[in-house]
Amino acid sequence: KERIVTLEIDGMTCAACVSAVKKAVAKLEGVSEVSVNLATERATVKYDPDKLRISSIKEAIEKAGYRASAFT
Ligand code: 9UX
Repeated sequence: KERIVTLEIDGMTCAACVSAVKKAVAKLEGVSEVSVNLATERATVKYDPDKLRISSIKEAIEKAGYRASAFT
């Protein structure tokens, strides 16, 4: 099972921020693909909804030091 969610991220200002967000999300169980765009301030995540909730993706990004909200 796979779903794609886009999250709006606040607080990314440089390329290292992008890496930090990517890394934080990629390590979550159930995530198969992450792309982060600095210009649009968005992350697109492909994940298995049986293994992971969107709120957990949000939490991981916020734990890394950024604000995140999912488009629904
Ligand atoms: Mo760049 Mo981002 O120096 O938290 S890593 S601003």
